Amino acid sequence: MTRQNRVLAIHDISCFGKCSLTVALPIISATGAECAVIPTAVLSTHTGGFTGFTYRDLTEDITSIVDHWKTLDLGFDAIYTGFLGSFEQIDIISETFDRLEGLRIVDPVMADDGVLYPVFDSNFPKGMRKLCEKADIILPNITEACLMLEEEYVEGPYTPEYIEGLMERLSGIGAKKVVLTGVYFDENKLGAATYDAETGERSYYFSDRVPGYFHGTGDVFGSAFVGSYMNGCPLADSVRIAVDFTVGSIKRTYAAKTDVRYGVNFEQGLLQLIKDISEKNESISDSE
Ligand code: PXL
Repeated sequence: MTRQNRVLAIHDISCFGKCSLTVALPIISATGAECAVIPTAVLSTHTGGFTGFTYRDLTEDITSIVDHWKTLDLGFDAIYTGFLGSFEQIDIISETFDRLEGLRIVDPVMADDGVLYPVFDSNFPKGMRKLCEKADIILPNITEACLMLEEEYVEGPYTPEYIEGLMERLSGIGAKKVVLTGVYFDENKLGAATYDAETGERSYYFSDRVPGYFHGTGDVFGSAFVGSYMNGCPLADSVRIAVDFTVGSIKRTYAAKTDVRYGVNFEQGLLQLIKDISEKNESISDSE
């Protein structure tokens, strides 16, 4: 039995609405990795489409959690960050990267569809850019990419030249591996692209676009990506597996016509996710 990978997920807890930690924890655990957490804030719901949500900022707790862990000499195989609870947390997480061992995977959660989430002020993208400087892998969507690069947001469909240029500029921030979501070259397909600045390798993976906006899908994708990658799947295969898992979750939700603010049905895709990861790993060991 090989040693279990240990992942630290740093996101908020939105008590209702399936995103951030309520998605990262079950998905990463299902893939067989151990998942520790640092909650950045506790909200009654996420902020997408609900009003009157509660918001407890946990900025003050993060350093003491890490202080305690230092006494236990804990280390991680990966540290996966998402929605942060305050601007100050950017520096605190950056220090945490220096204090705790682990591959740094940053999803600079802050914006979508050309707009910064209203809970963040206009300096936030600059801060996120600084955190991405220290990352090994970043997982922005196109809006987040443009905000960090201080480029105007462009609506799709995109061209391969634009996407490839954007990813090269993103890798210039610091992280050598870039996974860009929300990529499409025509209206019927939607997917993600990868770029590894060290090897020059690029990949694309698309699936059928399901009409509408579904909340929490960035976190579903990111968590499935982390689960696959930390189980030994290569970058491009991890993205393919994560896109399939996310699209499957969206399709079940679309068919059930549930309120899109309530999040997607990822739970019933977990078995397939595990099968996809095992299949990839079997094909890797067969070829060795
Ligand atoms: O899924 C991203 C996300 C995470 N956490 C909170 C959010 C959002 C997006 O709106 O509001 C609290």
